[in-house]
Amino acid sequence: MNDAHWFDEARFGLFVHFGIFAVPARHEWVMSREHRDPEDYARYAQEFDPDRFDARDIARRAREAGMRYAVLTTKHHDGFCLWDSDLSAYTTQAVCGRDLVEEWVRALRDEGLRVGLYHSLIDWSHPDFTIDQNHPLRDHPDRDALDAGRDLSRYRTYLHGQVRELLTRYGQIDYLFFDFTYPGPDGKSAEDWDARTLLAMVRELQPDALVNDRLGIPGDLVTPEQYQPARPMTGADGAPLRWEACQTLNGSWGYDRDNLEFKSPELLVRMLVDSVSTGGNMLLNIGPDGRGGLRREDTAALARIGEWMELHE
Ligand code: FUL
Repeated sequence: MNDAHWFDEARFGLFVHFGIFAVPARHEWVMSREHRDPEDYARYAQEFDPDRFDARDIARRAREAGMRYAVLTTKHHDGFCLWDSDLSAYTTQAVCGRDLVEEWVRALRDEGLRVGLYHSLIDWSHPDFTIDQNHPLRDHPDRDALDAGRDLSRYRTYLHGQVRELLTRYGQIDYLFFDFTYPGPDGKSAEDWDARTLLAMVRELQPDALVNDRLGIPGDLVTPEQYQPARPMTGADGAPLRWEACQTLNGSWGYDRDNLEFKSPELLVRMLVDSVSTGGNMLLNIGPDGRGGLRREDTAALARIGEWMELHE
């Protein structure tokens, strides 16, 4: 059984949503929201040069804010990979010669933070990922024809293979955040990911890693997003659940340039206190811009929370 003690003690972590969606700067779902054809969307990869992405700087700011762990999007729903995957050419390695996951893991360890990786189960760029309710091609006039040759079992092999890479190349991974399963007539379920086999592989390769609940089968913790549980969370049987409130600064996870609806640092501190006093963790998100730089509001919020933490240690 994995040791969740560190997580229960940590209480506060940093979520980082980064990828080529930061180039158009209109939310990480831009590909789906704007019904973008994968080939057209992939042009953002050609423009992607994360020269300001500095994992060490992010890790240091997280530590100074009082965070004990951090989670990076290795691949979001658009399918672009932030590491040197052998299974895809749609990677930071191909585009800018960098393995951002490697940089991430090393930086976190150097700052004494626990290492978290987010990995999207959804992949709108993979040619075998079937067209469903959230897929950018869902309203395409040729949807049926475009969907016809897709074979989800081939995608599953790819998904499992990529997770294997992430769990075997970077040493100890403390937390794996899968995202997400959306059942329904036109959705995807745990069977589509072969969630049980995937989870068994995680347990075998990284027995100490915590796994969240979004595979569609129970994991080690639940991850409500964009709301604060009002009381300790419990399962259907009434047993207490380990939980983590995932929160944004402005309602968007990925860099959303024109969205200036930022929560105040005072509110964020309040939310952290609420989480902790209700028995949960808070995972607070920042979204670096298209060059990987941090926006002023993000760094200011982290710094202000850090000051509060220092005063209340
Ligand atoms: C959601 C995703 O669809 C969002 O883009 C984001 O990654 C959030 C943490 O999880 O379900």
